Amino acid sequence: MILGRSPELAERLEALSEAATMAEGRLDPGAVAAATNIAAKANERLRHGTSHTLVALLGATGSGKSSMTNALVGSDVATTGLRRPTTSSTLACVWGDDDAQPLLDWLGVASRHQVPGDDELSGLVLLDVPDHDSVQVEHRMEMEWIAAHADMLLWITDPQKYADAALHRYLRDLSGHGAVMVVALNKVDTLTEDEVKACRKDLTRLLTADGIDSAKVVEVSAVTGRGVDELRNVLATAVADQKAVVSRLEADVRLAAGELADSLGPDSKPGSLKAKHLANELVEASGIEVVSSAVEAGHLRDASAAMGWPVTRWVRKLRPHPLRRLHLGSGSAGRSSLPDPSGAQRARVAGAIRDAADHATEGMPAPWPSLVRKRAVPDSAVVESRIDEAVSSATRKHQSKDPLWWKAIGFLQMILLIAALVGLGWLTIIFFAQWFQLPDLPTPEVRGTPVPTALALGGLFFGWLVGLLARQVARVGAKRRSRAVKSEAAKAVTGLADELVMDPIRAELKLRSDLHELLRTAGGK
Ligand SMILES: Nc1nc2c(ncn2[C@@H]2O[C@H](COP(=O)(O)OP(=O)(O)O)[C@@H](O)[C@H]2O)c(=O)[nH]1
Ligand SMILES: [Mg+2]
Repeated sequence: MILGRSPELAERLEALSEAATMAEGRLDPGAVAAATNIAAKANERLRHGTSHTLVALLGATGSGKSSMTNALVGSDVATTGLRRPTTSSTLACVWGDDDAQPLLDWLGVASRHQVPGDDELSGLVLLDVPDHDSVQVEHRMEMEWIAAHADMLLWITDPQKYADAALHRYLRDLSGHGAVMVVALNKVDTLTEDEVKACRKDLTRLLTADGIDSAKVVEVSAVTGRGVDELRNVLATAVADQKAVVSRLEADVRLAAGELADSLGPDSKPGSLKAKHLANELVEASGIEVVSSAVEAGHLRDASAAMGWPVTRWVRKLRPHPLRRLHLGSGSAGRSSLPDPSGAQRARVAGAIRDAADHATEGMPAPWPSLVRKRAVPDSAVVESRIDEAVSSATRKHQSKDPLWWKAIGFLQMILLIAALVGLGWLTIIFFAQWFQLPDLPTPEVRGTPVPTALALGGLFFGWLVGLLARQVARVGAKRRSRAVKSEAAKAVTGLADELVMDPIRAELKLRSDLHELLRTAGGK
């Protein structure tokens, strides 16, 4: 409801919350917690609307907070005292008929006094707060709580205490809240006019030194009533404007955003993203060379086994299959038996990843270089195993059954062998027939060459020739296949470099620039 009247604050609060969520685990935990708390507090305060203005009377023991409360109320509702701090818990004085109970419940103030009549201050909730210099720690904590939650801060000081270090420590911490601050120099009845002037001048100087320029300073006396009307007017205006709630929260949000921004560091340009370099390094370290040679050798071996001369084929089969030795082509899941990356390769992978992060954050202020390395850079063991997987699957993808023509050639080789064996057998029979002086066997001839001789020699010769030619053709196929595996694997590894390293780095850099943007919005810049 109220945010409808301050869309800017609503937007800034949302930006602050979002920034705090994103900064969690990245930026200074104190600043993150402060931003989260401020956003939560602001939303809660806004839920109670702006019809009441919470004005806290803050100051040292005996400065006259309770006396000023009584002077403004017009009767003795607060206990005052000369020697002892008498205000141990906050007293709320409420002007007007609007129900302030929920707001005071939220604030945790139990002592309440309703001030009758007085339309001028209707909506004012004056809080007489324990002393900021109380010896009791719970008094100081109560004072700090109220100071953090009130809409306006009315400091009451006097000629003796206006320069106290404790006061100015608080003032410096709240220097961003000058717009909702009033400083009352009380007990001016104890000074001459010249002294009042000098005192006010000195107080103003100290406030400026604290970083507070915009705070209003009034000279008052709770005893004689001097300046009380002026103070009343200041309060009446604030209550009528109903702007203090939003002003206070704006100052809070600006401060919290500033703190987060300090921890975020200046908005410098990111370094360079050397994606290509990283991809190349990973490809080189991935063992693709070993695999693609194995693919080539394996292809040749399979071709020979299918199409070579049948008599010598089995010899080749005795040797281990180059590809299966790497457990790549077996289709088995899990880690392959690619040669484990050597120490040097491993260092190269880790180094390349580290370099990618370092280049991306070059020239960036802390904590970004280490944040990017910590949050965006994967474990190099993970990268290694993913590379291994990618190479294996690229290899498997380019594995096929023996082509039909290999089978056809293999069949032809069998026929040629049978022909050679038939020829040789036939010649053996002829040889023995002659040896035993048997009558000549009829030997058919083709163009003057005896058929058994043609079968034996032709079978052997063509068997050898077909094997040789088939091997040449297979060599081309082997090269093509190994190239295909190599480029497929390289593509996959390049994709991994992006997926595992570059994308997370980009995401972290984007988060950083989003944080800058959000904090600019939250800070109202
Ligand atoms: N002379 C003089 N004494 C004051 C004035 N205001 C408060 N006192 C006295 O200062 C003492 C402390 O006042 P009190 O209101 O209890 O201070 P608190 O501790 O800030 O609440 C009391 O004895 C008051 O009478 C003032 O304007 N002039
Ligand atoms: Mg008091």
